[in-house]
Amino acid sequence: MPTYVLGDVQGCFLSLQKLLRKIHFTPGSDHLIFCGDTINRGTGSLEVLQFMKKHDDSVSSVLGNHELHLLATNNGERQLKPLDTIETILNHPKSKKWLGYIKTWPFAIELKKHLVVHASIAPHWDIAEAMDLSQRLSKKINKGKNVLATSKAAQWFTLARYVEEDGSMNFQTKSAPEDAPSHLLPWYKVKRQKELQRQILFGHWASLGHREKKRWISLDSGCVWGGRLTAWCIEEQQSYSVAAVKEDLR
Ligand SMILES: [Mn+2]
Repeated sequence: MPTYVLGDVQGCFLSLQKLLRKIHFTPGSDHLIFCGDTINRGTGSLEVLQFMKKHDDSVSSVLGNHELHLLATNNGERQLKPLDTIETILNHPKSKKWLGYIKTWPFAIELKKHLVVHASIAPHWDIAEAMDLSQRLSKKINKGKNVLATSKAAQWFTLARYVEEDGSMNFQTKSAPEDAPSHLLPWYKVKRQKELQRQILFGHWASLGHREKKRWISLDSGCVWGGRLTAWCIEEQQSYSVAAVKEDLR
């Protein structure tokens, strides 16, 4: 009964199926935890959601910035962007069902030795605080609030990559750490006020790609940009990945 944590799928439904064949995914026995950004940019966003809901008992996900963008767009608080591929969800006859399903996803999933988030855990949070913030943000989302625009906690969970010298988040730089301006620190290098005692599993950062470190593992290997889709097996401590399927990319 392995648990696999998956990097950003972003609507790459065929790549997801390819990866699930590779790991011999068995619904009802195996468990899949998605790192968020399951939808948008790829051509199969609706299909990814349909798959996840169909296997509800075997699937969990945290929220990513693209799910929050979808919710805010549905509320009229954000506009569709040229590269968005979420119209298939917004215009679907059962769009309410899909949006309602996404609203049940937390911002963080705590496992025995791991913590799954989309982008980061703020350096000043411990586990209890992170889980508490996740619950509070879920309540706000269910009241229709656009947390991406109004909540620092939501931004740490779903948007952060780099931190400025004053400790604030930098949202402009998206490059790999090796190519970033030297005054910016990747969030995972900022000294933590309290040790988390968990390995953090996250996506969101395609240019960082898949890396395995003692304290964290990054899982967004840029599938929707023609890279790979990666899954990390918790029990085996091993990664599996497949090359992006062309038909997924627009
Ligand atoms: Mn993201």
